[in-house]
Amino acid sequence: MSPRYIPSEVEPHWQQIWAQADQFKAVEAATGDKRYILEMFPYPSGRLHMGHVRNYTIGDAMARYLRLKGHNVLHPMGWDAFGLPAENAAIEHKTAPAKWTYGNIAAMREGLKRLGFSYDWSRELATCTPEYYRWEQWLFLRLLDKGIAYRRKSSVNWCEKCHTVLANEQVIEGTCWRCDSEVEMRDLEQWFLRITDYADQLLEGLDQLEGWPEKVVAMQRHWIGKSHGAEIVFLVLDDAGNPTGQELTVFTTRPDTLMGVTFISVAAEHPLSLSSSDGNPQLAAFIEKCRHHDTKEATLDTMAKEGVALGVNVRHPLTGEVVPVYAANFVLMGYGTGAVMAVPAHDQRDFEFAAELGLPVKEVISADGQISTAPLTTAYTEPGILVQSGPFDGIPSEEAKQVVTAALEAKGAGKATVQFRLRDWGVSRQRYWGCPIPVIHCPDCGIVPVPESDLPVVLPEDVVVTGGQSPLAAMASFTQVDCPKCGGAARRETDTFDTFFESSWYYARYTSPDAQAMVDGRAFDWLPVGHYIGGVEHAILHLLYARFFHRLMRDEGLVPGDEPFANLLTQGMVRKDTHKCPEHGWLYPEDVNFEEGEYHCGICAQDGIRTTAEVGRNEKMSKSKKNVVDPTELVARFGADTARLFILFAAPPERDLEWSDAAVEGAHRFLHRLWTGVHEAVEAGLPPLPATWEGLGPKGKELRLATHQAWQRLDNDFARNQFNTAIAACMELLNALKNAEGDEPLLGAARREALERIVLGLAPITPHLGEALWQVLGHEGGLAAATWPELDESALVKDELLWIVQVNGKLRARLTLPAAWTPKQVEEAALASTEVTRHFEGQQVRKVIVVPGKLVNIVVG
Ligand code: ANZ
Ligand code: ZN
Repeated sequence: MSPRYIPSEVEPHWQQIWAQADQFKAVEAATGDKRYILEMFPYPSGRLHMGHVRNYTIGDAMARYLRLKGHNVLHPMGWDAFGLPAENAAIEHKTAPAKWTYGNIAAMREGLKRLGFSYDWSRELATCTPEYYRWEQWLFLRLLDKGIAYRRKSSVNWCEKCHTVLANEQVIEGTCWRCDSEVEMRDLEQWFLRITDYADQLLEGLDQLEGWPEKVVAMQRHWIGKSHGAEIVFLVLDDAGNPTGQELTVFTTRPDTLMGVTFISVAAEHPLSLSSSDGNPQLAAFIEKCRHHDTKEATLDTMAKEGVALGVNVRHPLTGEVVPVYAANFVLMGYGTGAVMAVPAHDQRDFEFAAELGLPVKEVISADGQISTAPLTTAYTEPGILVQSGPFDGIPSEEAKQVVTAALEAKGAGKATVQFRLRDWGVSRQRYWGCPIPVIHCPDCGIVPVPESDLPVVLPEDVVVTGGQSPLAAMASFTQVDCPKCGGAARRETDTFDTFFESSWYYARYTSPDAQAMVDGRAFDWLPVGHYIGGVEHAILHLLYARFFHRLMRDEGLVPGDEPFANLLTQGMVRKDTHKCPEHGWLYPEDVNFEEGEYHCGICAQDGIRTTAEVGRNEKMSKSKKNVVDPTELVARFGADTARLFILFAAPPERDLEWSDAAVEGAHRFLHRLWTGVHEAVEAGLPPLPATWEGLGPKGKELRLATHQAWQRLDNDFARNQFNTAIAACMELLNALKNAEGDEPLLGAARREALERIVLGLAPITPHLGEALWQVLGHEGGLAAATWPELDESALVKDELLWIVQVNGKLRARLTLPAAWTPKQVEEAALASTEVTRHFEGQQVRKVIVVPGKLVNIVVG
């Protein structure tokens, strides 16, 4: 009798052995070509969710596969530990954010260990520890020195009642999340990093990223947003129509439309708008209103276009026409020059604005070079031929961009320029739970960097968070310092870094976790990361900031190359259907009963009431919709290997994964079958692998063919991260074993070979079961001592081939013939077979065509 498969016994046993042997420790000196596999580290919210399990299972399968192939693999894990949720939890549970965070880390670390992930835990890091964040303080000082870090005024969300700055997430429909009072925009001095200095590099670097999904590259390209265009100068006129000497410069990507300008739009907070608001109450009110506006780009295109005339005119640089200026709600102060030459005929936003305010529309580009007879009903934004454009009539619009710009340059009224959508990165946050920004404000010396020898500036952890002003600002022990320059009384900066700061360089720190520097020479051993795996929600900010930081560190000589991540895999979402009770709202899966073809509310059922539960959409697992499966419970019930197998089998990693309880059970049954199959085979006696397969019988040949076909597929699938088809290959091979019973010579050895390859092939995915069965199969030293076996090409060579025989194009017979036969021999065999010849008795063979390995066509008549 073989022992039963009990994952709750098998899995902890092997986890303990791995831990004792330090099995997954990456060693720089070790032989074997180095590979770095990294998954995006989690925020320590306290619980693992299925998205984590999927992310980390994908990475673990890669790491374990590469180790089996003989590579020296670095596979680390850590915690993205600063951030707002800790402050919120601190208010709610009246505990310090640090305590809450460290408690969560401990709980989640256990959860990860229980899943059997092969991390080098000796490199674990938490970004909220001074040992970690001191190095980003150090880098910041270098950047300050170089002028890459700088300070300027910028607007933030401000709640007057709580007297605090709010993060965007804390502004709910324009009001404060805590007190519901209206949120306003305030200008505060903030720290920025000049990422725009790197805009061209970051853009060009995208071309090297062949191992990244095209979608992500395209999103980054759009985010950086390089636009070629022109700056054009319009002279401001006084009431009498004479130039005041003031200039209004616009940025346009369409200088070809210059002759179609009918007005100018500026941002409400543009200096010309502000200076025009005296004695213009309507404009003053509009400016005030825009202050409260959300100016995210996505909303700018769709929002209703509003504006107010400044009562100021400018002069068209080429025609000399007088053009009115408006303040408009869709013009951003932070892009270009904050002023736009409006061409309603060819820009949809201008078109809508003109329609709203009754302003003229002048067509200057048309598809065929003819002026349209009917008025435009929408902006014409395609290329075309210039019309109503005086000297430029008839020029194709693409060419006209240069021609018009040249005409402006000749008059000194404009020049060709490049604009980026990318803005400098605002890195200061008026929040407590983050890395302190290492500067001091001195009343006499101004801003003074904290001397390097005084780093780290340690964040006090023993605090009470109330949700109002940052507790740091109220801590004299933190804020009161002597100025490092003049020794006078000064005040420490209380802003902290954006938490994207920490996640921008952790991948590098893992290479040298104990370095007394940001990183040391080991960074050159391991970087770039070979495969980086995580959610597509990080396609822009996190990945762009990490690419930026890599270049900043490169410029300090700390890391090799330009790019941090050679290959990127963005995993799909884990989805599950949703259920709703009219009484209890969204239901957890365990509160849904399925009876008589219908879903019912389990909470109602406890009161003896039968309520039909409505089946909602199949959606990303989320606590708000309650369509979640708790990984801890899943592992407790089926074991980690089943969870891992299901997750990788249910979908290719990039695709969304549809949760299915039935498929989880199916995965579990398969592992049972494999367990029992291996045990029974060993009990029945499995001979060792032979030195030669000479003398193998037909069943054995068939099995070895199946084994090596599966191995070829599987190796290929692992290399492409298509774990689902790799698993399918193992499942099929286990089935093929059913046809390999009997006592042919060497058949037992062929069975051993098949079973060993199934166990090893699945080992990266189901490592605990893999270890256990590898041992049952008689191997010492565990999987650490195992090597990935070679493909035996000779097993793939077939002894016989199946030929299709056609007569005049019609299928007449199938013949199995020795694979070694020449086309001539095959032709003779076909013509000698009565099965074939009976179809053309009495007729003459005119021609025989042999398609190698496949088909014989006999033409008769
Ligand atoms: C005239 C024009 C005519 C424009 C036309 C477009 C089409 P991208 O491609 O994103 O760089 N623009 C310039 N500054 C702006 C600001 N601060 N806020 C809002 N819009 C602004 O877009 C550049 C175009 O966006 C510019 O070209 C300008 O409108 C507008 F048929 O100028 B265009
Ligand atoms: Zn000073």
